[in-house]
Amino acid sequence: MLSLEDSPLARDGKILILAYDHGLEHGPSDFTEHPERMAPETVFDVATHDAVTSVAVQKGLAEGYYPSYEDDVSLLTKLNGTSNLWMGEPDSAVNCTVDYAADIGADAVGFTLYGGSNSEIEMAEEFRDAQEAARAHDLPMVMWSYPRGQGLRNASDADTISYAAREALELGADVAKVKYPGSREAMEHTVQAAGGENGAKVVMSGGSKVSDEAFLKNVKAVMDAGGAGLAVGRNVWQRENPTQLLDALEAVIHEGKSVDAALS
Ligand code: FBP
Repeated sequence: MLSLEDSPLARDGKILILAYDHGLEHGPSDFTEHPERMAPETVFDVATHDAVTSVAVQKGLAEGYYPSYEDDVSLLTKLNGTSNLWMGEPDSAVNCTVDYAADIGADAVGFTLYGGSNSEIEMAEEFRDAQEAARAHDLPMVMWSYPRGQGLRNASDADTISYAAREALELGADVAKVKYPGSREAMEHTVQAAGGENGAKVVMSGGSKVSDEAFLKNVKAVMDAGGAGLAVGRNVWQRENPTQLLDALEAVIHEGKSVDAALS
């Protein structure tokens, strides 16, 4: 397990990853409300906000756009990804090696694992190669640990989410990115399942856009439960004013403030 104390992925142990791999994972429909956000520069600009500790993108955006932003934000390069056009059992194609990610300036790498998918065995084997290469480069490994597929009865219940966090710890991820399990108590259990204080850090995955207050309440519950922060996409850059929400997230995540204080 890498210590994230001096890592560009975190600030004082707290993490706010701005995820922007949706153009691949979901397609251009995620930009319908704000078509201008289809242009990667607009979201890289958002990522320069002080609250953001890292921007997570696929290789193509890392190659094409990150060089103009490398002084302003750290880079997390995703190593695998799948389009929404894929209709098979959940799976994710490895499209970037750790060596290549390091060459193009990555400060951390990310890998999706679909526990419960019929592809889980192959994905875990691919993760092994990536994790060991990441160790050789001293790069933190973030697992998008998303149980889904035929083996799953309920992908979002608390037991499944804590299992996802545990799987990240057991397979050697430094950070487990999981869906919100529904309550602070369930998140506490998830943080314990990830190994607690000395284990994998747990960050909440943002999900579809909700109101400022509803979103911040979940983020606050994660922080109070011992989570390290957030990896968020749509709840930031699908907003009219992403900076306003990032100001509030800075207050909750980095300054430990209440939701009311963050909103005022
Ligand atoms: P959001 O905050 O927008 O949910 O982004 C987090 C993320 O993990 C992205 O990195 C990824 O593209 C997307 O969610 C995957 O979402 P889904 O659950 O639909 O596969």
